[in-house]
Amino acid sequence: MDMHNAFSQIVPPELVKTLRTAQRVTVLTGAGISAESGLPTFRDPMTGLWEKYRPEDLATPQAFRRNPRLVWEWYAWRRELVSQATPNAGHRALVTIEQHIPEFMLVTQNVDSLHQQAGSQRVIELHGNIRRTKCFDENVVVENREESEEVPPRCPRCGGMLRPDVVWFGESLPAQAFQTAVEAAVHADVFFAIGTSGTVEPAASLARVAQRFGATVVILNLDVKPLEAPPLYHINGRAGIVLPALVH
Ligand code: BV8
Repeated sequence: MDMHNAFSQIVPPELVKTLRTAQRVTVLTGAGISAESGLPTFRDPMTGLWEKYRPEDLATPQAFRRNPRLVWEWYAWRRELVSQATPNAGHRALVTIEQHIPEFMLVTQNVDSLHQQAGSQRVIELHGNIRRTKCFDENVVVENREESEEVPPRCPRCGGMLRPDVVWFGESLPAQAFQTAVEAAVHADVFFAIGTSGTVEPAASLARVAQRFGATVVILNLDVKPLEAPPLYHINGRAGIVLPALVH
């Protein structure tokens, strides 16, 4: 089978045609796009020490107040994993798509900076970034002081505890970021939801918004039943395989 034919086995030709003429493309990504970079997703069992904890029980302000050391160390463990990860072919394919689409917006739930490292320019981080820290009391970004022997480290300004600059469950998303993401969903010709279980709101609502405003919606995941019913597509496959086939 020639490569073109092979790719058309992965991506419906009708969708490739739609993408070729699209002016506005919005992409929502979740932990699944970073899985092939070796980062654990949220709802696969976390390896090692954290198997007994659910992220929803750790990624909350209440958990941090209850046990700041445990939460800080969970994020330090994840920050270490993130620091060793590099972008994969799925991240890089999105950079190529961005270069060919007049109005492109990448909205991510991920906090790992892999899209930016791959070269994506227009990235909205809905849930913050694990590499940044902020003061728990003042809610302002403070540079990380990992070397401090105190766990969690203290804010140099007010002495409060430092925390990762991510959005925890029960916390509001950055208003400007979410507003921009909603506008990008409303105006999209094509909306991709890639590697996300669609369980976390309000990020998960973006695909429904795009659909309501007439976009072609593409759900790319490992656990979807393939569907080719334009303007809705469900593609079952790894982001690191399917996305490069799209830009082939
Ligand atoms: C809020 C922190 C207002 C950083 C995260 C309705 C409206 C508003 C709120 C809610 C609502 N209903 C419920 C809520 C509350 C809550 C919520 O959604 N709870 C869920 C659990 C039901 N939402 C909130 O609290 C949000 N806040 O709305 O503010 C407010 C204010 C006060 C009071 C009430 C409301 C805040 C949500 C943000 C939470 N923080 N992260 C961090 O530690 O990372 S969310 C966390 O989950 C991560 O950011 C993660 O990215 C995100 C979503 O998960 P996914 O990315 O989808 O990852 P998951 O593992 O689930 O799925 C991966 C998928 O990839 C799988 O489907 C798998 O099959 C697939 N996959 C795997 N490998 C591959 C692949 N696909 C392709 N290729 C592969 N190779």
